[in-house]
Amino acid sequence: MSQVDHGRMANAIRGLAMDAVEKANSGHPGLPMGAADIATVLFTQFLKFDAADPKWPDRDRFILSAGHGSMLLYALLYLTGNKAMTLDEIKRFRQVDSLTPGHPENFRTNGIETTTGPLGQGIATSVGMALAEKMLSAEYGKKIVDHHTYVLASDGDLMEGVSQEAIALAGHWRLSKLIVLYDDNGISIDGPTSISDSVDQVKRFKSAGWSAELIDGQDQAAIAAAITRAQTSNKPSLIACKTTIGYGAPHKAGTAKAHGEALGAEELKAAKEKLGISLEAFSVPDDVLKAWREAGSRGAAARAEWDARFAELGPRKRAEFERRLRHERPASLAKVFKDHKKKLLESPLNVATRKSSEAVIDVIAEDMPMEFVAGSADLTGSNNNKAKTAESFSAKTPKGRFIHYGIREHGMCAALNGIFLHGGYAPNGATFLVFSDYARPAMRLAALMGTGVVYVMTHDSIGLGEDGPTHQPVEHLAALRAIPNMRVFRPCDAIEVAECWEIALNRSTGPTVLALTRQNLPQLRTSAPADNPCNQGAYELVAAQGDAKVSFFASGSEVQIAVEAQKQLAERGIASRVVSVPSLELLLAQPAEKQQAIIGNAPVKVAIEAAVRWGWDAVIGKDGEFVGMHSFGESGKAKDLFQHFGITAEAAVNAALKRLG
Ligand SMILES: Cc1ncc(C[n+]2csc(CCOP(=O)(O)OP(=O)(O)O)c2C)c(N)n1
Repeated sequence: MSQVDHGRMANAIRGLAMDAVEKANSGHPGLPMGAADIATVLFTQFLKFDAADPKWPDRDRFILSAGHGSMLLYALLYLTGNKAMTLDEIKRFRQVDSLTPGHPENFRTNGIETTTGPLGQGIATSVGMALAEKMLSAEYGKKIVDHHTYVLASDGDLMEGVSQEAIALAGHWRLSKLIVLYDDNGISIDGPTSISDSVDQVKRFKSAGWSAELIDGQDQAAIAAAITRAQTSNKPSLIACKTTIGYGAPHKAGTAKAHGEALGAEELKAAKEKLGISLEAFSVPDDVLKAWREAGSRGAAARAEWDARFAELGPRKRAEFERRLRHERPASLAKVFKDHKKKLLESPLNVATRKSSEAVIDVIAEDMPMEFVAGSADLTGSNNNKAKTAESFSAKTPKGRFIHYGIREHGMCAALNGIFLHGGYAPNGATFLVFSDYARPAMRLAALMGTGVVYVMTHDSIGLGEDGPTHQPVEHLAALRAIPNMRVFRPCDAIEVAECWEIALNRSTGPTVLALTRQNLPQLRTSAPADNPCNQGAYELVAAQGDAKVSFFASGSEVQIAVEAQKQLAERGIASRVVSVPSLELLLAQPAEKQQAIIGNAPVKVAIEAAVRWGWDAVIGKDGEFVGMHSFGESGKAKDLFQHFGITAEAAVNAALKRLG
């Protein structure tokens, strides 16, 4: 390794960060300048990576949880020799279509492990990554899977509530290969953190089962010694690194002024002079760049050794490992679903969709016993997503494939992202649909990143009954449907449940919500075509006898109401049809012609859904009839509540008759 002074290497990060923020006239120079020493020690001495192959499966993961400090990460990618991250990209910091957007985006820039920016998400996602590492290592052995997950987190990350859920889980699971470097600079946007915070983070982490210590984060030897200690701990580790935000800026260092704006020409010049950095923008001395590039290829030998060890695995095991990392499902899965649906047609399952989902989960888990990872935020018995064969995961049973997240919906959903991003698993997590609110920031990031996770969200309407309006979702379907790339399915019976699970499990480009009932539902479907009808979001479940005067559209538990309404209209000699809409947004994403064919042209359109109307106008028109919720729910028996809120076949019939005149 070249003998280049640590300080000059760290200054290369500082210089690039200052220049890029200055050029963009936007961004955060303070964090990269303060944390440059931590990053330099980590990347030159500890991080196992090979810049030539950013996706090497057994690389250490590095997550910049404080995504606003993105220039730190971009500088590191450039300096270590990531091919795509050219100096031009650094110069295009924060510009449209650059590889250097305001906050790191893993779907845009190769070498970035997860998208960060919403504070707290990075550290919480990392817990899922470290969890996946522990599980995969237990399966394939340390020769194949043995890496650390390093996180750089800021004050804001640790103030966010989700961090508490995440650190509690990591401590409980003894994720000893998770090492969090805390950029403890005591400054946030409004000024010193002391204006709003007096938590002792070291004590906080220790009480959650972590090793934790406080060091001088500007002292390279102290940083190296602390990381070395952390690597040998049998617990996850927090290293609180006392740093100075905007280190080197003569007037702005140590103040909030270094946080979120360009330093300005004068301060930038003064900072560079103080640090001994060339005044020429974006210049890195040759010897410094060379030393960084050496750091970037430091791991090449380890990767080659890993390749050799991997080649020693049997061909089947190798193929399976690679398939799982590609997020592909076993070839056998299609038949599993086919057989399951055939069985359902032979002996129908007239149960709640949460129960018919359980039946699907049982057969999936049999086919994918190791890669199908389920879990619940303390509602296992209600969510019904624990397979009969699944053992519980714990620190001592890392081959368990059911995860008890405790009452931590947000931590759970962030961990699901991490498990998926790490690779090797098809994760799902469960809670009541109403509590998707508690997990929404992580669910939104899942949609943005395109992680193929599944949310088993039961108790999906007033149909849950006596728990009342606090537990009865009314706006949640609409709110989740509004998230781009979020797939929301609300299946109406056991067959649709199987079909929706099949689509969800095979989706590796985005998350899926399965909204399931607490109450029993009849099995309505009498066929299960190979061409899964749920794929188009909606389909005609019951055709009209003659020219349809009315189309009923419904999802989930209300499809049975639509079927009953159709019968009642038929008794009056009025032809109508029923369209089941397991996924409203998937229907609306179909090409216009297909959409039109499904929606049809019956003069009267009635939608029935025990939720708010938002979104349905696109199907039934502004003047369409909607039978659903217009307020919060109420405590009572499910049957009584549907009567009370007028979500009945009679109400649907009356709505149609009113329009038919
Ligand atoms: C969830 C969330 N809330 C608010 C913000 C806006 N924001 C960006 S950075 C920041 C605070 C920065 O303080 P700190 O985490 O200490 O970072 P530092 O100033 O040390 O860089 C805030 C509030 C955000 N990114 N995410």
